[in-house]
Amino acid sequence: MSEAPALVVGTAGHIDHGKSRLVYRLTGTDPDRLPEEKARGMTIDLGFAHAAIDGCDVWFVDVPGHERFIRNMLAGATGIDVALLVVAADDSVMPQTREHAEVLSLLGVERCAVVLTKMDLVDDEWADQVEEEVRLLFGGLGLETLAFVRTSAETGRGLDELKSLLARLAREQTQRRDARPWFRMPIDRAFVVAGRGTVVTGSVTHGAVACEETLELWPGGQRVRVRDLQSHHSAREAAAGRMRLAINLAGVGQEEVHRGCTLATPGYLEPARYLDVWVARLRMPGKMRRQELRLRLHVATSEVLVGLRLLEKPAADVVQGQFAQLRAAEPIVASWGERFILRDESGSRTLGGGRVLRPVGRLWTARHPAHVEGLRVLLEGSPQTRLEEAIRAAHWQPVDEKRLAVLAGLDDEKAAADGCRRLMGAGKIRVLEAASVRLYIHNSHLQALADDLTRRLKQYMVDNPRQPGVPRSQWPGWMPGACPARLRPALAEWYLQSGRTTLVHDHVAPAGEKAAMSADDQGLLERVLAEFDAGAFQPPGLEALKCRTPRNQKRVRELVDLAVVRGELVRVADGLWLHRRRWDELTQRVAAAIRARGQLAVADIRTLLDSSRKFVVPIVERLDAQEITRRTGDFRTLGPKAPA
Ligand SMILES: Nc1nc2c(ncn2[C@@H]2O[C@H](COP(=O)(O)OP(=O)(O)OP(=O)(O)O)[C@@H](O)[C@H]2O)c(=O)[nH]1
Ligand SMILES: [Mg+2]
Repeated sequence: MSEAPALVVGTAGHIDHGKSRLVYRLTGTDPDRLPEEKARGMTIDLGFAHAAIDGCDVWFVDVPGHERFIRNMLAGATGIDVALLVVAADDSVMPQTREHAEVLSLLGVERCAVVLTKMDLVDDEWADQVEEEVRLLFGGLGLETLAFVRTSAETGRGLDELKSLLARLAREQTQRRDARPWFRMPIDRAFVVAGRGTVVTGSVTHGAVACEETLELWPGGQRVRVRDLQSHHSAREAAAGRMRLAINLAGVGQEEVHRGCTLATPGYLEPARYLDVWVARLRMPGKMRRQELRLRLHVATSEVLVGLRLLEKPAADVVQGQFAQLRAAEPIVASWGERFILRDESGSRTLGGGRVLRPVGRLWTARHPAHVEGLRVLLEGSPQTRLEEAIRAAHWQPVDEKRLAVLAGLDDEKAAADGCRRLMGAGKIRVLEAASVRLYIHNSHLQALADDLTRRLKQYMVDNPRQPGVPRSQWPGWMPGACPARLRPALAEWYLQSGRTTLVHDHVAPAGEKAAMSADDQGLLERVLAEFDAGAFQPPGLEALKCRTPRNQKRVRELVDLAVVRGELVRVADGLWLHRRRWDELTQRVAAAIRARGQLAVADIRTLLDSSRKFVVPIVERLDAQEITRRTGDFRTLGPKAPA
């Protein structure tokens, strides 16, 4: 589908300076749609209009100039490509001219044209003065103007010039287009149309959408279906890129959707209460008594009360560039890099604004303070280092590629997956996988974990000198509780493969360290083994060991268990062990006798071993269990695992 060049243009400026009249003259549509607006001759809420100008689709978002309706102005201004700052030539720069211009600069609206209206009331010399005042204002805010256009809604002066400027900007816009392919549209209006149900409108931030598609409605996140789409009153099957769009939604009641909600392709956005941000500029709303400032946050079309905590106590009345955390009264969705505006708690003054660095943060506390290097990377780093930082910050929390894209400011899940592959190649991160869970984990966390495990393992060896290590079956239980349970076996395996451990008789032990058994233990073990060897097929029980004394009985028990793990003793049954050499001899003898005679009764085996029933019955059961023999009635024949 080849689309015409498109542009979303927003008005800005002081009350009564002629914004709505200008939109009307450019489009033929009166953006003041409410009866109250028509009666009072002023704009209260956002108004919308469209014009096809020189083959380009140009949408207008008309905002109110009255200071009481700034919140409506903000909901409109976040979604625009180009701003027309309207200044009445007979009135020049006024308070909301300043406030709106500051908002545009904080929102990062780089392309801004200044339209002088009511030129029929003043002469050009006067207008020169007005332009000078605007230049001064822009200079102070770091804003640049694309053009000054002198107009009159009465005489029509300047309107053609303005139109050709907008058409040119629309053509340029195609190159500046937001490349993110997933759909996002902050909602600025929601209403019910008889027979069609809930309809929402907004300026599309980026991406494509089609009829019948499923979207997520945030901050709740419920799934809704796109029943149909409309753009400037004509139905369409699909829509892509920047435009004004009306979406008829199935699966949602009007009471569930309002200005401030956001529609998005499923899987990308995630609501959060804590956001780490860069405050570009903030005027203190008074003396800072508590550490947290109570403010009103405007992000996209949403507005929410927040507590703002600055990383450092401000030295002056104006903060210029500082890291901070926003603690929102209710969950909000945002993307990395997204601009926001801060106003005072009662919503009467614009105080500043900034950019989102961590759309899903975690509460700064004494135990988990702000991670300043990470914030610096998110502010100044490359997309690749931002991705690495997002993975580092997620720690053991699995975050998939879609969410990583939003956290790191990458286009989409594919870009995030490519980035992850490069980070893996560079040895910065690792992936752990198990059925339906995947975790990208930063190597710094793995190194810290490995150091901790090694330290604990060494301590374990000290505390348990007669054990060969931690039984392998218990090893995953040593993994951190914060790691998802399903991934712990994979993590445990990673550590085993990392060269820091050796497996000793299926026990995990620190690598390069021989089980450091004391000479005393070693001597006792040798005596224990000698007694079992001498006992042949009538071995001693623990109590019968001659080397056992009341003082060493616990050690003897541990050494017997260790000998079993190391294969020096074979545990036949509870309380019955045979020396390994004797067990091998036994299996050889029994197998040879069965081969010679075809089958043996238990009594035959007793004679063969010169032992007693007390030992032979458990021995034969063990032979059966190991499939060295096979029981048929009262006889034993050769089992599949019999020695050759
Ligand atoms: N003489 C003259 N009057 C104009 C011109 N443009 C607008 N006006 C008048 O100025 C008044 C305010 O115009 P609006 O377009 O409603 O002003 P606005 O900026 O939209 O005002 P708010 O929406 O309330 O902020 C109206 O009476 C218009 O007719 C113009 O170019 N020349
Ligand atoms: Mg108006």
